[in-house]
Amino acid sequence: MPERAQGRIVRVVAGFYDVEVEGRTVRCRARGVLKKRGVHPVAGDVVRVSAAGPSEGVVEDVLPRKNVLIRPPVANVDLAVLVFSVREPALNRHLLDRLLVQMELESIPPLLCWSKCDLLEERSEFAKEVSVYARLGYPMIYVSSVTKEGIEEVRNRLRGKVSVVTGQSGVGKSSLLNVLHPGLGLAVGDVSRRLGRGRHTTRWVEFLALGDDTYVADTPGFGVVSFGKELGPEQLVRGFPELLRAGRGCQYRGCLHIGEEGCAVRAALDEGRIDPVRYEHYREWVLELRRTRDDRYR
Ligand SMILES: Nc1nc2c(ncn2[C@@H]2O[C@H](COP(=O)(O)OP(=O)(O)OP(=O)(O)O)[C@@H](O)[C@H]2O)c(=O)[nH]1
Ligand SMILES: [Mg+2]
Ligand SMILES: [Zn+2]
Repeated sequence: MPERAQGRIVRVVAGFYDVEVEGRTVRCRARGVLKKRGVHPVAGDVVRVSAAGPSEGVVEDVLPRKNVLIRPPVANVDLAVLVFSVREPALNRHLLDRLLVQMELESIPPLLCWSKCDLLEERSEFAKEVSVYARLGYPMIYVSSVTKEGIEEVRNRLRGKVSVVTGQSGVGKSSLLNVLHPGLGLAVGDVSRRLGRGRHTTRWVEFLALGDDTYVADTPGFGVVSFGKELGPEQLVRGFPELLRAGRGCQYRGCLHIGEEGCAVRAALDEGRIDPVRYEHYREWVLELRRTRDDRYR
């Protein structure tokens, strides 16, 4: 590799950063000073690297990010594909809302993929369960890696973009990518699970090139998503577009919209204009964030 170059981190494994520089992958360590400055490079980061060997390098600096996610740890994505299986595992709305909040806060457009749709005999009940997300305007696609339903549509959505695929373990993220782009040969659930080598099949974040300037990151599944340390309770509402809208009419300045008499959000809830499950998540998390902040000042 050249003495100094710029590239994108495509994979982070065990303290190494694989950086794509001029079409080649260079294995890098990070300069110690980065850590001291609190900079933690993640996949998707555009970095400056210097040569340390024929195909080894050192990450010298991380260029400013367009956006960054904590879980999964990726930066600079144009689209987040949120994969939720219709069954096995069943839809977890808590996790879904958490992920949507993350994307809203980082201004990353989400695409909802209802995976394993071949397992649904009757779609109407599931459709009803997720209709609130359709009403909110989030694009959604039913997909199946078995029948290939929805695959073409996903392909069209990804084209020309840098995307990240995320969701719980076992929902079929790697399977989806394998049918999108035969030849990737990503490891898929089942086998390792049966051998008891841990629950997660995909072990690290990895950006894959699908051609046509299309990159997509496969990521390990997870069970919980925590909010960033800097997120204050009064900022959470930005993660819920419908609450943000309703809250604009609130007469109270600095209102947290958690049930105050006369609050515009509460009124919208009482009139059935806001989904009660989403509202309950919001309320729970505002309280959680307030507790975290109070603990920090104690
Ligand atoms: N019926 C059905 N099963 C699927 C489908 N997609 C994946 N599966 C199965 O679901 C299991 C998990 O699939 P993976 O692709 O490994 O799931 P993952 O989301 O990548 O999981 P992690 O890497 O652990 O996060 C495997 O047994 C797959 O065969 C689908 O569309 N339909
Ligand atoms: Mg996987
Ligand atoms: Zn209010």
